[in-house]
Amino acid sequence: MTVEGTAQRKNTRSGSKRTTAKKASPAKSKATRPAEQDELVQLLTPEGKRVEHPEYAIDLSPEELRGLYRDMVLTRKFDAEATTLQRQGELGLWASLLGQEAAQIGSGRALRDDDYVFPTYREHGVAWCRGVDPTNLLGMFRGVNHGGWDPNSNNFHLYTIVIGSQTLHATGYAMGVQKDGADSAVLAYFGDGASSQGDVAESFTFSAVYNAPVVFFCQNNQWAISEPTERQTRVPLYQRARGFGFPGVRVDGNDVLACLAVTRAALERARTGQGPMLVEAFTYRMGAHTTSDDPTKYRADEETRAWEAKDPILRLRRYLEAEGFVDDAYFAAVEEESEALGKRVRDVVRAMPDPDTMAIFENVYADGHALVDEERAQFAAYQASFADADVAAEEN
Ligand SMILES: Cc1ncc(C[n+]2csc(CCOP(=O)(O)OP(=O)(O)O)c2C)c(N)n1
Ligand SMILES: [Mg+2]
Repeated sequence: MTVEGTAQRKNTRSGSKRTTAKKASPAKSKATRPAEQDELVQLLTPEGKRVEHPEYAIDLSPEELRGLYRDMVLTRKFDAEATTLQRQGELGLWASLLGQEAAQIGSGRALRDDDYVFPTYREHGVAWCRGVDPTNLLGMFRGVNHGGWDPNSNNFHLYTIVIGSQTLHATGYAMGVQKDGADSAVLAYFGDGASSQGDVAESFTFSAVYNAPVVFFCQNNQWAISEPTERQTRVPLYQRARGFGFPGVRVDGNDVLACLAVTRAALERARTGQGPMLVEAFTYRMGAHTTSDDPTKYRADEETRAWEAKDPILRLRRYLEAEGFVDDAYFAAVEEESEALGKRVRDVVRAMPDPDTMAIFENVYADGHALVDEERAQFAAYQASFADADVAAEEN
């Protein structure tokens, strides 16, 4: 796994330097960050108070609001369960979405069935919204398959670990949608760190020039493994879009209503031929980069604690309670569903069969390739050598 290897190398290399930097100047690090509250679209404050925004409105029924809460709670439960399974040795690695539930559920619920999504490796909440069975997300992290679902059955592409590359796939796909004359849109997820990749710049250029129906959804969770956002940009990320010729907006990424409203508007813009848009969801990665990472090596506890107060689930809960849209029976039902999901995830993962070791050679090329055939034969011979050795050992 590229993520795991890189995280480990990076931490080993920079561990001591980071510890010194953290002790010396957390305040300095904060001061050099791009202004946080700059033009942030917010519809629900951290205290759970509903506020209006001149450009982005939303009017949801109590039923829909309860649905968003349920989505976020179940997604968090699934994610916590996966982290625990990794700690128990059932998964090789896990990339937690803790803290990013509102960004993912808000944007995911803005999609239409015929829209197409290109995720990174952390979009478990979006996968949930697309109807991908959560247990299917775990096969790759257990190392028993190379993806886990058919992208075309839910219009949700496979997880992509090569940082930023999926934005190009999304742009190409969106150009295809345009050529087909369809009126669907494409939603491409990427992170603050990915914003520094050439692939992302290229996809911005192409989508702008071709007016492709793609929305770029950047979850700025403040960190790219151990690199803070100020190492990626000197201006707020959403402002980058302007230089490429399309609009960018920064939304409170911990506010599910704002994320839904803004993504809905951006997708509608794309569908109606108005071209790409960049949405920067300003949020926070509450956990480690992956289970191979130890964030205490490079970031201050005060920072994480400050973001706890902006918890996306808590703020919606406060709003629902204040409005009287929920009661004990509702919370009990969500809790029951959550426990059942946790149990199902544990049971399914533990029962996942080991893969056929030759399966790695499948699907490399659509029509086969001489080099792959050669490698397959070599590997088969290598494996057979163990069987021969076993026979020889028995004979002795
Ligand atoms: C092309 C490439 N370079 C480097 C890596 C190693 N890597 C894995 S995750 C990561 C950080 C990505 O940060 P960000 O885009 O902010 O996403 P986040 O993990 O915070 O969701 C890096 C550098 C990679 N997987 N692919
Ligand atoms: Mg990040």
